[in-house]
Amino acid sequence: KASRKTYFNNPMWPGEAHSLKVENILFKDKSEFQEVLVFESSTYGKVLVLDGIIQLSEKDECAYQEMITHLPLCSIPSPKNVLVVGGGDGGVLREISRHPSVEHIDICEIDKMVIDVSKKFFPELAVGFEDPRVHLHVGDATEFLRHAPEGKYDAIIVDSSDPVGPAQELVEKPFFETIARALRPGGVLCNMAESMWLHTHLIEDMISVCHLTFKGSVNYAWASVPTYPSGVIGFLLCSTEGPPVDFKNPVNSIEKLEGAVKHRRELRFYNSEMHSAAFALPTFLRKEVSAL
Ligand code: AAT
Repeated sequence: KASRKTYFNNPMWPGEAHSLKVENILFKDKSEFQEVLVFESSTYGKVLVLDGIIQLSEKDECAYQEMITHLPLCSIPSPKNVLVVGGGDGGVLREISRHPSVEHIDICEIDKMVIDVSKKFFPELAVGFEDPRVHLHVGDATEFLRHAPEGKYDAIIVDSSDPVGPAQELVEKPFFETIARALRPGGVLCNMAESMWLHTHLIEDMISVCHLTFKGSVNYAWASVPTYPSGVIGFLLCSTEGPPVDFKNPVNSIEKLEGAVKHRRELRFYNSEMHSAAFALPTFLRKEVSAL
């Protein structure tokens, strides 16, 4: 009974739980920040879990990493400087590396254990670290952004965990203000923005904070990721004041880039049609978002 109580007790989704059959526990340890677990599942390949929450599975990571990366990078012409917040598994770096215009990639991940574990168990993701444009900073992203040069980045991708534990501050106004400052005029943010089924209020709060902070535009997009709670995940796409960004119609289409550069792995989820479709919102969410 006690274990069932814990099972349904996660504050991010009380009263529900999602199960995957575990074949084998491959790694389990406590870092300075969180409990890190890797297991082999029966049907989704290897799975990375932090503090009891699934961060990725080999089968569906393509949907999350491709969308969180190409939604922002395909929305602006020739992105050059990019910052990744979190993302210590390297999957977002792997996706950024498809963009030949990118010259410099900073990544700020708080937990070195996530990086080491990914290099050992998820080489298909950790390969992202091998790109020579990548500069790794191990530390708290709130601190990193406080010291980031003004206007440095064309795009910032916040691939962070849920706002319990080390990612708590990453949904608060001061954090968004440092992001807006670190972006060039007309630069873009793509922020992991939870599930529209489970976190409507959190999403509304994030959207209103972003409306105050980003003077360009604020948009919500979403994608299906079966191993995330409720099976969907959202993305908040914002731009700073400057050259306007039409997020729904990508100017820097991936199909053109794919024709020009050969990547070691084919895209599995993202394409320009998925990009535009991701901004179509169900009526209940459209009402909430447009009321803000
Ligand atoms: N690409 C896999 C998806 C993730 S990983 C999120 C990463 O953010 C973790 O490696 C975590 O250590 C890191 N992180 C958390 N807080 C901070 C911080 N303050 N500074 C830098 N990095 C941080 C996200 C999955 C989303 C799951 C949705 N339910």
